Amino acid sequence: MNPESFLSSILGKKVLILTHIGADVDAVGSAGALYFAFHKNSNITIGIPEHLNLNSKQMAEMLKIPYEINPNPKEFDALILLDLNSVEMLGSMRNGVKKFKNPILLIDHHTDSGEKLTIKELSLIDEDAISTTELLYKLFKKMKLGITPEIASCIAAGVITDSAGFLVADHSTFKIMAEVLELSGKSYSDIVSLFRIETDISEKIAQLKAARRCKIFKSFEHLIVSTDVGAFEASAATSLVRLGSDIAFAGDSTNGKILISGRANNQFVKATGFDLAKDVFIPLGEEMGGSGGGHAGAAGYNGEGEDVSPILDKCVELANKFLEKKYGKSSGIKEYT
Ligand SMILES: [Mn+2]
Repeated sequence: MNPESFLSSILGKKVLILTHIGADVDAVGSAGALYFAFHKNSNITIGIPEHLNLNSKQMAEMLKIPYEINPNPKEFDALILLDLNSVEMLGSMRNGVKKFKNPILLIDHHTDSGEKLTIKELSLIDEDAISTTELLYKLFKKMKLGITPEIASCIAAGVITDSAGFLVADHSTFKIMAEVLELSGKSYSDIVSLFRIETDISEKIAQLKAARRCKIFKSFEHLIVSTDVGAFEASAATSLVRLGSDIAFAGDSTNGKILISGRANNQFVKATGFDLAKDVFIPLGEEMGGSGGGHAGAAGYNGEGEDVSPILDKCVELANKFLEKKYGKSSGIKEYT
């Protein structure tokens, strides 16, 4: 069996398409693309563990992508996992998936977690793919499936968001984008408006507070920044990279739960080979408990504790350690106060 024969075999079956907790536009876009491609001949349900983000929620409404929160995998003949590669990313649905006995197809582009969620023949993993929707587009083309305007819109949305608006893109990304945009019958701004939400004033305040409170470190010629925010960690970290940091960590501790988001500048990642997941959050999880993962330039950590600041310091330490190893000498890391 391979991914193509798996998808040919789901005809008439009850299939669950499952994506990750806090499903983003690429997750919901890839689930939607598969749904629109197969729902006429199979009984397809899109499942999302716990919740989806606001952008993908808006897109699901606008493109009429149906989904269920926390469906029971037991009731399905086959399972397709999209845009995830670790059981942690399934949140409260992890046990239901672990117990699933029927075939599982996995399509993903995250940094390999080392976990085996299905057999090798049914794992379509490409860390170099910009988005999971890109992988689906290539697969659909290979299978000569018709790409409807709805499918094309889903694919385009995933490419736009996971490339951070083409910041992480090469010529092939633009080629795919040109093709799916034409097939969608929409303009670029039509696609963006499917998921664009005006930044809420509370999020803007969180970004500004993150900047006011941040600790600034210089390691070699690179800037590493960490900050403690009450909410919007990912958005805070992204805004600190926009302001000029090479690596930014934004964390919060609420009710004993610690959440840290990391973002790294794309040119910095390319030039140094730095990987937030591999070099910071996965080792952090091993050392402090909790779990971390994601991509080279965008990743996160979930753990337990009342005080986030020593964990943020640890993130900075691990990032600095990577640079010292890379340059083969002490960085003389300095904090700017
Ligand atoms: Mn993705």
